[in-house]
Amino acid sequence: MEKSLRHIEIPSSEITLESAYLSRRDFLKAMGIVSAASLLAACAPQVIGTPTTTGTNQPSLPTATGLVDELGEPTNTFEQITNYNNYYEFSFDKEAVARLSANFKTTPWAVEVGGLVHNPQTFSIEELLKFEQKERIYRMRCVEAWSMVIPWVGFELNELLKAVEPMTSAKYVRFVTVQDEEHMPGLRAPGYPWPYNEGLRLDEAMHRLTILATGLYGESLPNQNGAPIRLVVPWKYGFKSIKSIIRIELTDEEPATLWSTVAPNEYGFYANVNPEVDHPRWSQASERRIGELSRRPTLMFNGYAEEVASLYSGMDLSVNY
Ligand SMILES: Nc1nc2c(c(=O)[nH]1)N[C@H]1C(S)=C(S)[C@@H](COP(=O)(O)O)O[C@H]1N2
Ligand SMILES: [Mo]
Repeated sequence: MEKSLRHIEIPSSEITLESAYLSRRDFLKAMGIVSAASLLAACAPQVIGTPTTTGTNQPSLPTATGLVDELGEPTNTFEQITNYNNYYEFSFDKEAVARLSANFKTTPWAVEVGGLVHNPQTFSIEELLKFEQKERIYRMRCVEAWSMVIPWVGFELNELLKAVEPMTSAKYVRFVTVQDEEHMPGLRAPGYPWPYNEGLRLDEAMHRLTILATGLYGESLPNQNGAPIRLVVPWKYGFKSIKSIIRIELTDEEPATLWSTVAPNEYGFYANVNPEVDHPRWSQASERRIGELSRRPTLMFNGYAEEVASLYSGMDLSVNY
């Protein structure tokens, strides 16, 4: 069977580098949006008093928000995070997703949580928003070798999983995206086994770093970032971060995922950020932080090795890529 690789994640970061830069006008606009938003954040993370430039790798812009992750990395701007998106149900063009998803309907919304659980439940989005905890700043690394640092609003997935009481036979969690033919023009693209679906091992899903995001920069999640609720797994490549989730299912077998179905030799089930294991068509040893001039080395597990490496002890990560 022949499969077209035409639309499989293309390293287009090179082509769009210029547009990833903010003009001074856009930058000031982003500052405006962001300072209002950070006031709204219930539990704002560490804030640096004065805007700074960090090192020589940065363009001569001050950090837009003063927010940093736990490695001291400044967050990307709201403008960057919401205008460079992978969401194939809308478009393969990262810069077209924002516009094409503008009319996507996210109310009413519910997430069905079932499978191997004692207490299956369907949660309305209003019920899910009650789980919201504090803002979390995570680095996100995409397989096409670009990255961003994003201040998510959300809650730990384990909170939701505990509520449905997993059976001891449950070993994996499967996630499914809505399939809205009316509002998602990308669904007409041939060759993809829609709906988009993803999976985690249960211990990965229960890890405290794994969150369901319901917002960013203190605001509700923009459509292009996966409204109203999406997964964030900060030590894995971006494609694990399934958007606009409608179903979560606990299973005893490793679930098939969209990417490992379309191109099993390129995208494995685990998809841990690993600079030592290249994608067959390009290196994963370095990355471009959106907004920066030069590439930077990629960190094992995206910099979260201390927290998550033990999940994979004894596993060969070049086999389980
Ligand atoms: N439903 C769905 N979820 C998805 C995708 C997609 O095409 N459809 N793309 C994935 C990929 S490849 C990446 S890199 C991230 C991008 O998330 P962001 O747009 O919030 O940066 O979303 C992931 N989640
Ligand atoms: Mo991606």
